[in-house]
Amino acid sequence: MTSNPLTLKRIHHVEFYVGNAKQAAFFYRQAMGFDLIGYLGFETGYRDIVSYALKQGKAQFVMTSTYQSTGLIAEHAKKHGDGVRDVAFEVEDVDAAYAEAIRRGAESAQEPITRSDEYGSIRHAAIKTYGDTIHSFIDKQNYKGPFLPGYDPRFETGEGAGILYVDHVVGNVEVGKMDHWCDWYEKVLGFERYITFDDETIKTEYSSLMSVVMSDDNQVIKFPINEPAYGKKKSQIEEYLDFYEGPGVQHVALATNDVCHTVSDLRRRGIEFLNVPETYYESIWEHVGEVREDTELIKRLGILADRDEDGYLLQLFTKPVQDRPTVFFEFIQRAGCKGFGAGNFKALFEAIEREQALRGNL
Ligand code: TYF
Ligand code: FE
Repeated sequence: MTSNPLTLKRIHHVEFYVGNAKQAAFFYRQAMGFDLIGYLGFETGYRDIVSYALKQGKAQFVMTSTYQSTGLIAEHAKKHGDGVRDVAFEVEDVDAAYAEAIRRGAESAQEPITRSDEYGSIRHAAIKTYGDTIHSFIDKQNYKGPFLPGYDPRFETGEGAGILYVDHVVGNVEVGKMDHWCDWYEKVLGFERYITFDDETIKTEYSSLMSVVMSDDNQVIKFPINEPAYGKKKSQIEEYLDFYEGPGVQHVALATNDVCHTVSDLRRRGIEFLNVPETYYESIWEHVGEVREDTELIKRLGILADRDEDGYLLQLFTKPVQDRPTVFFEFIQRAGCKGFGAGNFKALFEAIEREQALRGNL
């Protein structure tokens, strides 16, 4: 069995369907440091869709909205609120990837087509994954433009915050469906179960969840999948499912090689982060050991730390970035560690539960 049956190379972009793409793009530029690199809409000949392409390091986001009250984008925005529609892959061969995915049982979202403009052409196809989320396949080998065909090149700097690339993208699925979706990533994309967190690992006094990290052979593309597990109170995953009205992307983790810089810059710009209690820092260094960074600064910025046999990681999570308690971001700096911060799960989930309680959803 080949380990990369769909010839996946990397995550090309993450596309969000939102209620107001103009303001979303402004937020990602001003508050998260992404550069605006492309635009399509009325001015460029589109009558029903408007998209802003944003980039920081290798991470690319698209904010898409519609001028209409009907159609897929409007339906998606109405049902889910702002959220991730597409986690798009760059692949070697779109037609082969699509045919192989369908043969392996994937459902089609877009048959292979050619898209072109004055900068060249791409092949594009897409398959459905959990909820209303899709995975596009893109081959850009014959394309010279700054983003994708149809986008008018723009450049407005976001004064970067040190974000380098998308480290992982996490999905929340319904209770009892985690294994189904892990099997799907195994069967269709050729991924493997890389790390499993059972409901005993991920438990607070009140709630729990189960999580499996699915990964490609090279651990370049990592997709953890969570499902709620029953506890005394409502799991954060259930809260997400209630307000997203179904499965979808829970968080996008963005890598940085200086999380202290990234977090202090984003705090200054107004991004809100989850808060862990001061007591977290009383015992954390016994567990994590030596780190190169200034531990006083880490504590002042409220950053979390964890270690495994290969090294340590530093990470921090935002509060949800829209009114619905759904999508949020993680900023992660890896110093050798390939884990996901299991040592922080309890403190993190308690922090999430305090927010849930304030919303009346615990
Ligand atoms: O991606 C992860 O596994 C970590 C931890 O609801 C995590 O970022 C897992 C579940 C969750 C929030 C964070
Ligand atoms: Fe994560």
